[in-house]
Amino acid sequence: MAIEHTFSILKPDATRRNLTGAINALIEKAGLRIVAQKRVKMTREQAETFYAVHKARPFFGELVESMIAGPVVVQVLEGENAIKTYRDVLGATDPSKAESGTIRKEHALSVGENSAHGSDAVDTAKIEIGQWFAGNEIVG
Ligand code: IDP
Ligand code: MG
Repeated sequence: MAIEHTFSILKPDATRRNLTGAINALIEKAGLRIVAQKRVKMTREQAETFYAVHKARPFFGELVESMIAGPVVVQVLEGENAIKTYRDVLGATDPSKAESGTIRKEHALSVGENSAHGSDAVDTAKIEIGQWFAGNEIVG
């Protein structure tokens, strides 16, 4: 299996409730290594660009508002099969459908405020990492 990098965001509902450490513990327990991490406040433009793929969806406005409602923690995670591994750790988008022990089952409030983001494929991971980190900020 290949060593991959994936992009993660601990969303405003997680920072607001002081859950960044609890979520990082689940990430590390799954064997993923946090090789870059910073706390930032997204601008509206950054949130709209990040989620541009969802622009036509009815929840887009709500999604952008929720992403700029408070600080986020952006991260790069490294590990074998990191993209799928992290999606498994996140659990289903709707926390009521997520398996127990996953980040979203244990911590999310709703489908909108679902605590964390993870890239869904190799190409999107690369684009998302490039939006938030310079190469010299990623230290494995
Ligand atoms: P993902 O985060 O599991 O990849 P996506 O379908 O890519 O899920 O949706 C991106 C984000 O948009 C979700 O994490 C969630 O915050 C939000 N979202 C998705 N579907 C809905 C919805 O039906 N209502 C409100 N927000 C939604
Ligand atoms: Mg997605």
